[in-house]
Amino acid sequence: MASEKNFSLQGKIALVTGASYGIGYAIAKGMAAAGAKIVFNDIKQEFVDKGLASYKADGIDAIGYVCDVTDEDAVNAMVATIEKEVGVIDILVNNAGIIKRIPMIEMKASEFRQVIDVDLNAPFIVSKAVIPSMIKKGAGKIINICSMMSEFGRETVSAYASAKGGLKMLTRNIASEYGQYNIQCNGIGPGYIATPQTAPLREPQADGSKHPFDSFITETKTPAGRWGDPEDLAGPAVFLASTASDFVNGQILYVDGGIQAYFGKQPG
Ligand code: NAP
Ligand code: GCO
Repeated sequence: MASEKNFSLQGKIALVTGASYGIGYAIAKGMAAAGAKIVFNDIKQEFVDKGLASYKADGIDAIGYVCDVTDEDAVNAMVATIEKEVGVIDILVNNAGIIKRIPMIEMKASEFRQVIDVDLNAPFIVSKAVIPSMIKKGAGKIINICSMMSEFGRETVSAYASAKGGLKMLTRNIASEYGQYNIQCNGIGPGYIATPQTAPLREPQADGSKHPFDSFITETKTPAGRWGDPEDLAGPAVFLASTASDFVNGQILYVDGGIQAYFGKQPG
């Protein structure tokens, strides 16, 4: 039976990529509350500093590193520094991500590649950097932040859906290849969450009315009838980071207010 202890992250070191704010920050905050030591990265020192200030204000003694997750040398150097200064990474959350909303036939190949680089190549790079020490330690948890677009397409997000679909399969492949070393790799598939990434989809119209996409999400697609809050993801992330999920491997846990189950609000 899962006891309180099983959901504890006491004594664990968690690296959450791109966690100065948004979903990564909320997941890191939840893991800290469960006892984890938080390390995070962002591309710019100014964002790392802003993140550190937020963590401090929330009573979390986090450590921040400047690192572009698409740069393999920089990632390897960051992981080596963390292992030297803090310790072996027990929990990796591949959270850093970007989106470009452009009709496919108008999207440049370089723009497509940029999204794939951050949202798919980077989780490969960072996972590859942390797995050897997890093998030596005899345990590890990797959580990839997938998406509704790991399952669905929609207009203008061809690169993002391709990356997040690939990330779902990378999750399953890491689970398959490294499960024998007591490493569990799972995904979290958030629904539509209110963060800077989705702010353009919630921007009120010039006349003060709701953005049509905002209404689409809250009135047609989401049974919960609301946007998710980043904090809605913290509990599922703590579960997947804890020993309570040691026999869960290769799964994508959708935290979407019911979107995946719902055909959509019927007319009339
Ligand atoms: P966000 O507000 O845009 O934050 C993304 C974070 O990733 C930022 O801290 C950003 O840093 C960082 N980042 C981007 N590129 C990076 C790079 N090359 N190296 C290091 N850090 C990088 O996004 P979010 O909404 O919190 O989303 C976080 C994750 O959840 C993403 O993977 C996203 O695809 C996924 N997701 C979001 C939603 C949603 O509805 N919001 C739903 C499903 C999945 P900078 O600020 O310095 O760029
Ligand atoms: C979009 C949104 C979504 C969310 C998320 C949904 O433009 O459709 O940005 O992609 O970010 O991925 O799960």
